[in-house]
Amino acid sequence: MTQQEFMLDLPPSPVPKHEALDPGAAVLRGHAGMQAADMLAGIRRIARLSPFRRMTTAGGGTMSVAMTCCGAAGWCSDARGHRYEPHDPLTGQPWPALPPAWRAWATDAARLAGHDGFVPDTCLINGYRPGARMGLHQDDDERTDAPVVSVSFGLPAMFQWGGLQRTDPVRRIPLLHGDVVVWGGPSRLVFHGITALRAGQHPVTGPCRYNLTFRRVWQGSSV
Ligand SMILES: O=C(O)CCC(=O)C(=O)O
Repeated sequence: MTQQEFMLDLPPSPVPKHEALDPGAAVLRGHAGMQAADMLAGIRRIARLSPFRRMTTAGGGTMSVAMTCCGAAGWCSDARGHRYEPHDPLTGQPWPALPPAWRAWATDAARLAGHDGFVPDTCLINGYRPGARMGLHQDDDERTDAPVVSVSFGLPAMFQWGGLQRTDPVRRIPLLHGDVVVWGGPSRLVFHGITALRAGQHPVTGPCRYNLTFRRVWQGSSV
């Protein structure tokens, strides 16, 4: 409570809707709440065509997060390393289409965070079960410097937000159902991650968390 609120006996200020993280990076609290039903139904449709899978890494490990994708390219990792592929290696088919309404929504979310003109060509979809985590990393496989728009649904997660060096101090930011994080400009290559998901039951997603990240992978892709 601020001194003024104390003096006037006002209720505490509500949680700010727009939390700046760093230049070019912000959390938009609850901004995707109204999109939850549509996006979760879309995830189910996409997963019927390109199922969730836990990818392997060049080091021989298996990622704890399950992934699928839609759009012009999907992120893939295997013994050869990681990269974007225009076809799903599991099905041999192109990735399912990125729904046009999602693209328009992501353009608007990026604009609210200060990034005009973002037109994603891809959406990576992460599925977390309790214990799944994503270690600190930079998103540097995209061939553009467009921002990333990241949406959380389901169980709460702890987002780690560091700096441009792996060894920079890391802030921990709780992310709830409907929260959106956008990072671009000078923050585009900030190291970030998710700590191990704690077990729980969410009224909409049960024991799971879903994360969608909208990205522009290829400069010239037709969307
Ligand atoms: O699950 C999240 O909120 C973050 C996902 C992430 O870091 C990524 O896809 O690069």
